[in-house]
Amino acid sequence: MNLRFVSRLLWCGLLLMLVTSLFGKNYLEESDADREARMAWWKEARFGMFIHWGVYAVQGGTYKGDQVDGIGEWIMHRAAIPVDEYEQYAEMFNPVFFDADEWVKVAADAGMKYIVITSKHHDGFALWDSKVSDWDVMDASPFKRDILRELADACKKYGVRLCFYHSIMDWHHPDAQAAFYPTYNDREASNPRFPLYVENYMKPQLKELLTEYGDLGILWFDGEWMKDYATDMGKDIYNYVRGLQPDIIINNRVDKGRQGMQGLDKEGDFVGDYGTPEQEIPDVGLPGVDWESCMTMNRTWGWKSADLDWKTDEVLIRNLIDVVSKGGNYLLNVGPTPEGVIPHPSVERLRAMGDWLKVNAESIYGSSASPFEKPDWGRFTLKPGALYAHVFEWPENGKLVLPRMGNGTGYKRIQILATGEELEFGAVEDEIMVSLPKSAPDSIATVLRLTY
Ligand code: JFZ
Repeated sequence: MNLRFVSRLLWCGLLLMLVTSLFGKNYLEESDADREARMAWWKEARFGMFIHWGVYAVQGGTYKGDQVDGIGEWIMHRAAIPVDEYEQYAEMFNPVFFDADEWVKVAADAGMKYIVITSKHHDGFALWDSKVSDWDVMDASPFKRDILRELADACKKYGVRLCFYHSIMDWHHPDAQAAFYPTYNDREASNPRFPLYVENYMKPQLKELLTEYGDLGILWFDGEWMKDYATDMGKDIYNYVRGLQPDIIINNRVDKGRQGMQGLDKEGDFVGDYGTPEQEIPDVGLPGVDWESCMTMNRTWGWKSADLDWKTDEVLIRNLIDVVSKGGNYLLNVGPTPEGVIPHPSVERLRAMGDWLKVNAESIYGSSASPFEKPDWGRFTLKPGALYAHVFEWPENGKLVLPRMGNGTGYKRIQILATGEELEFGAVEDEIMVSLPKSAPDSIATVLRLTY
């Protein structure tokens, strides 16, 4: 063997090692410290906006004049609309009032720190100009504006993190459809071409999302329950996404570990950075488990004109507090109209939440669960140096009994967070008693800061 050949061989080997170390990195092996650093912004943020928007907004829950039961974004399945007919609705998707700046401002004013928008829902329609598809806003609708690009710019302006929801299940792509019309969501049905869809369509689309819109906060996968999607694909996708954006956070629906609506992973070897309870809040916090409850403000995710069943400001604000008191995040949904407008009832409620948060921010952002059980009158959140008592039910006798923090009463001072007003308190047996003003300063939730 001549020397030149040997040296060439060595160089090739070196190059190969370099390539595999660059591209073959296993993101499942991460130190606790690295993981904590990656999750830090998300734990600080606590409150985000979910946005379900796509062609289904055009139907708005109605098909051929009839109200269709169920969540709006499932109408293709619920009303059994054939693919070619569904495609015609995209020709009516022309949200001329869409203003990314206004949307992100609504989120920022509400105190939301990130938005998660449906880059693609189960109907497969892409809200950006995908190079591997004509089933997108640019090629299939008259709107022809890259919705994700405009949102990315607005997010930068307002300091809100941009995140994408992405459906693995795809009712439109022929290689992904397991069950065909009239049912798109048969959990037992199978398509032998599904791996081709993952390699030739899903991954290229993810690559576009991960390389063309700057740093993303989260990739929020969904539709992982379909039969052809396997746990090894989930692990591969997880690594693929982190390989393109190492610091991104990925929800647990990237793999097959999620248990129903409760959303946390079952025992086993599953990837995903956090659990995704849907339309519910866990009863108690779960130490060491990260989770985010996603919820609607009415009953649907995607716009339904007839759904007027709005939650009250009180329910929404208390839900946010309840979630944070158990160590989770709250991802609250809006379903914009086909004209591109966030429904007014949603905007009003978000404004009320923002008003509450402006005064009480300290008790929410970066706060987490306390060691105390949830009291009947409200909730606790905790930060190093302060316990926050969120009083929902104001005591009629003006006395609130609270747990001690360590020796003595454990607290240096107790104040009403919104005003700074100092409250008198003293030890009573194992607990402490605080004297409150006669009536609640905030009937939804008055926060007391207990400095310790
Ligand atoms: C999923 C989507 O199907 C829905 O459209 C919405 O995007 C929501 C946030 O996520 O909802 C689900 C997911 C799983 C089940 C039910 C609804 N499930 O397993 O019963």
